Amino acid sequence: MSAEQAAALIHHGDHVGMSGFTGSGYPKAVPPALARHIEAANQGGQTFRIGVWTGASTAPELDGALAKVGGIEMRLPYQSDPTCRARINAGEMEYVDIHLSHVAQFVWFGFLGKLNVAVVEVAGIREDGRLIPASSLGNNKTWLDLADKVILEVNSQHPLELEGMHDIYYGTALPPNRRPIPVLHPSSRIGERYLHVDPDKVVAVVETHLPDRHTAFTPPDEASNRIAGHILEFLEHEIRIGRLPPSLLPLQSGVGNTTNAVLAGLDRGKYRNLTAYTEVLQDGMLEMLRSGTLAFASATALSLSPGGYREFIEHLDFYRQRIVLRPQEISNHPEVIRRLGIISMNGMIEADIYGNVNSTHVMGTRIMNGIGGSGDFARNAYLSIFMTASTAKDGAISCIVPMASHVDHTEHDVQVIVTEQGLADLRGLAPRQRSKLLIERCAHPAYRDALTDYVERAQASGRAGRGGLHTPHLLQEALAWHQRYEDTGRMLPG
Ligand code: 0RQ
Repeated sequence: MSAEQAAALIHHGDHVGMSGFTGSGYPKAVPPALARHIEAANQGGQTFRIGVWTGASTAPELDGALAKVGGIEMRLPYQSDPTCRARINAGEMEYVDIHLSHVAQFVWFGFLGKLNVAVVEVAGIREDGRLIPASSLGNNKTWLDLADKVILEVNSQHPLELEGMHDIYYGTALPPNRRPIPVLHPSSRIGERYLHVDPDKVVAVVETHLPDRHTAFTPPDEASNRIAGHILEFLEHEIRIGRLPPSLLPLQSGVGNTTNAVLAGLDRGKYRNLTAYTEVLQDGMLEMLRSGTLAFASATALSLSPGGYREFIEHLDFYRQRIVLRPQEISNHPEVIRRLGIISMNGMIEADIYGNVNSTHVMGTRIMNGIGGSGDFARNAYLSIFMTASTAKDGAISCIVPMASHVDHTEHDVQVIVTEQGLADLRGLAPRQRSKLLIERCAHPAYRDALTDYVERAQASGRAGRGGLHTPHLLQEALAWHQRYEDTGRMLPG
């Protein structure tokens, strides 16, 4: 049926599970049609708002279109859309920011209420009714299993040669009947190639021929290249002293230009036969597969630039043998991440002098994107690395602050912090030792004295009889830098 007809099957108050993960495999026709229905309802004086659950971020046709018409009551688990972000920060839309590995199980546990409708993009439907997944898997298995009604978008833009690249695990029982997830290597295949759906639940099939959102990467800037250089030097050091094998351990790299710069650096080096067990596969990993630096990559989604996508399509047979896409509950599963011993590299907004990391909230209040998979990896990785430029907004903001204005990754989950200034290896260090190293190695010189002054006064206040010398703070002042930025547009006076 048409997208308009299919969208008419979604009603006010529904929880809708949509496919989609970082611009890949999201439904492209039904959400814009739904936005038109919502707009018409609004104009007629009716309220029409739904809950939108996805794999992760999507695209303007989904998040953007629905947020624009005020059609989203509640969004989870991750977004990066400017319209969505503005609505959330204006208090016009609820947003529940969840670890990506938690989403499927929360829905199975019933924690999020009933899933009314699934809208899932696929590459094809087989004669036996099983579905050929598209360029991401995300939470599609769970949406198809648990929704009352299923709308399928069959997108002929996805090559049918994607068939066989996916590995969908159907063994996730509920507690107390869970069993080990048998991924022993990034290339382990433990599931099926196709998604199942009960045909009786399929209320609509909509055909489309529309591309994924392929966002071009800007070339890495000076800061990213320097961060990449510090990480590469650190990995070399860890190999030299025997804490990492010469072919490293499976890599996870977050989204963004800095992580692509790290991958490009690894690719230029002497590494061979590395592996990746990651969430999103970006251009950098394609290039590493092509050159032989990387032997195999496991992910839940492709997230390619226009050029990266062309390369992928032109050499699909090559990549199909070297990439597997899994549901996000498996790509991000703590058990598997711990077992494989992942090297995890993610971006952050700020870190405090003790190594608590804020990945999500500007000035502690305004959401940027969400925690995504960074927490799934950081807590369970063999090595957990966070990176950022040392300043933001032309130097008006220090990304190393006295106290993080929001904490996503506690000091207990953060082992290494890197800025273009240097790398702080915090493993085995107590809070006061961490603060010294972080200020020396990572803070921008323009902020070092002020940070040192803060720590020294916090320690003096502790020594003056107040105690609190384990993690010294001046509570009245701890967030003063953020407040000053809000008031004056700069973190430091003057
Ligand atoms: O703002 O866009 O207005 O210019 O934040 O900053 O430097 O471009 O950094 O693209 O690497 O993103 C944490 C957001 C970093 C990302 C975050 C402002 C800065 C700019 C972006 P503008 P950069 P990146 C698995 C991994 C969470 C999810 C995750 C992220 C904008 O890495 O979303 O890790 N991570 N997923 O100006 C105020 C500061 C700031 C600041 C930067 N201290 N204060 N603004 N900015 N630092 C993959 C998935 O889960 C999908």
